[in-house]
Amino acid sequence: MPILVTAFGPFDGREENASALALRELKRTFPGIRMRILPVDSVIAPMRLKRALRILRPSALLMLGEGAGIRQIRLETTAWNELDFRIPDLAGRQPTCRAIIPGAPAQLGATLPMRRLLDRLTANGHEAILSHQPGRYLCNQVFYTALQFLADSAIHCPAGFIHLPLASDYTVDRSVAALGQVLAGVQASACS
Ligand code: PCA
Repeated sequence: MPILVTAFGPFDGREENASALALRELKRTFPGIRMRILPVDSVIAPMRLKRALRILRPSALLMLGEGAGIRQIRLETTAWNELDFRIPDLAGRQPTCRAIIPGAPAQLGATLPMRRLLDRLTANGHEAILSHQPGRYLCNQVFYTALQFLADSAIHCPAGFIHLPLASDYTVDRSVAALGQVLAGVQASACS
């Protein structure tokens, strides 16, 4: 079964999203992965991701997004059941202080071994850290939605989220090299 890797399209006035740039390049090196580039739309993105999970039944799910201002690759350990958008999504929605899924747990943990992936990255010279604050925007929403959906369904698929710096702060080549290391680590823990 394939590994599904997702990224986001552009938002916040930028023409490209570092995560999509890296994912397109990654797919050239690892043609066996499945990829989806999600729009920064709080209704469409979770819907498309859930559909991809249902159809592809991947062995692992790696979600990517960009984090403006960050200088290191951030391996997100925790998704929060909270929508608190600092800017509107592409459809103009800006929910604040609202649960993603009312009544569901306040937080969910990544099911990929993020610490082990971090060790692998740092051992290979990448600048990376663990983070438990993925923001309260689309990345957190999609991360939480995927973890909850996988927990609720019979799909056994470890999942995790990684924030990449903007391409101006960490070149696409470096991000792709780092993601290659991550994929090798994910492959080792993917469900067969
Ligand atoms: N980053 C945003 C959403 C899309 C993206 O690439 C975030 O951190 O929530």
